[in-house]
Amino acid sequence: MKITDARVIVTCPGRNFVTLKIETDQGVYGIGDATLNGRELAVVSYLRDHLAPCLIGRDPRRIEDIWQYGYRGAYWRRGPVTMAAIAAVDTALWDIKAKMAGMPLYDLLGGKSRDGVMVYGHANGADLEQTVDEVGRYIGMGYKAIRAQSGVPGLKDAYGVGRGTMYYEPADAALPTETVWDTRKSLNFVPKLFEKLRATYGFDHHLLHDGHHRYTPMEAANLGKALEPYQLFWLEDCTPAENQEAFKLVRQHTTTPLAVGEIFNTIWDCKDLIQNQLIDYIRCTVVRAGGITHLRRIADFAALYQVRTGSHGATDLSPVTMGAALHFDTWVPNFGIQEYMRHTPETDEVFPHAYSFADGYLHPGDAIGHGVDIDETIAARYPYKPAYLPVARLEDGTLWNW
Ligand code: KDG
Ligand code: MG
Repeated sequence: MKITDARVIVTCPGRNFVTLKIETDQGVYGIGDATLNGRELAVVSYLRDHLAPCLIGRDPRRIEDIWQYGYRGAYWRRGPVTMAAIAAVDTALWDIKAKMAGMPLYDLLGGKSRDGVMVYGHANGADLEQTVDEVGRYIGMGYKAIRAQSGVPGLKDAYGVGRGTMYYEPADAALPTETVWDTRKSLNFVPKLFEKLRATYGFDHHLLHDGHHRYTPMEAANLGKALEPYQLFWLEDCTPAENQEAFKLVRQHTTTPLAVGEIFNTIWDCKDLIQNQLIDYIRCTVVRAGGITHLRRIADFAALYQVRTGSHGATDLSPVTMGAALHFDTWVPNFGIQEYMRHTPETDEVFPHAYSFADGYLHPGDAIGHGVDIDETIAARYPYKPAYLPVARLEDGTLWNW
């Protein structure tokens, strides 16, 4: 069996997606997601100009060998661009293998460990009252777990608050929008939001919050401690994780569970955090962390330390990543939760998929492969449009972490 073609498809049904389609001499094809928000064309070139030509003629059944070829063979290892390209190839090859086996991908991985994948949705509002109402709306839709982000008094733009509610999309302009951030205002406000949420809805639902890398380690410790009475499922990215030691300080001060890893690309990025039990959930997902082959390695390593998975699932992860992640989540023994930010109807039309939501859970469906396809005719109606994530500055103009 041989790979005959590896094509990159770029489409923008409301937001940009980069998709790899690998075709074989046996008529079976596989689909992989290679989207890197705001840097899409770098991955397109990596795939089109460098990796795809090396795939032609290879045996698509040799997934591990092709993974190692992409990783070690480039000499230049790791990094978001390289790992997104490797992930796209890997996801497409697992799709092909599962189709050849006539199985849904979760069966090929080892079979179902659970009947449904618990997801968390995004409730966000311009202020406390609106956010509280939004959380109620998500509870009404059947969600068991909800991330709450709110506008902060005195700040024009806070992370996680969009113009729409169902389809919040942060990559909002052809050049990065500038937003202003002030940690003190946020620290004064966030505990009040969760106090109100627990007072209104009780403790039966899981609540989550994303700090989006904006606090220093001591501020993060302070926030984690202040949130303890409200029993969060997790506090995410409370401080930047390049220096993994920083989490020791946070960990010493709070029992609020911590989640990190949506911007990690390899097991090496997570190694110290997991090994030292400094986090509770690892946020790596298929497209960011080298596909199913590498994500599986990260999850197995995490299991040794009772760290559970909590894969990133914002709108910039295409339905292809969502589908593959759901098969992974259905199998992985140390599953924790899956993020689920819904895509627009236009996106869902470009990517027909077998997964579905019911009663707080996503189900991967029983289609063979990972169950997500791309309709190239519809995709061609939506050409690439430059779109960037915002940047954040402190009130004095200092560039900060968005
Ligand atoms: O592309 C960036 C988004 O994926 C990110 O800002 C979303 O932090 C995020 C989350 O937790 O979903
Ligand atoms: Mg996040």
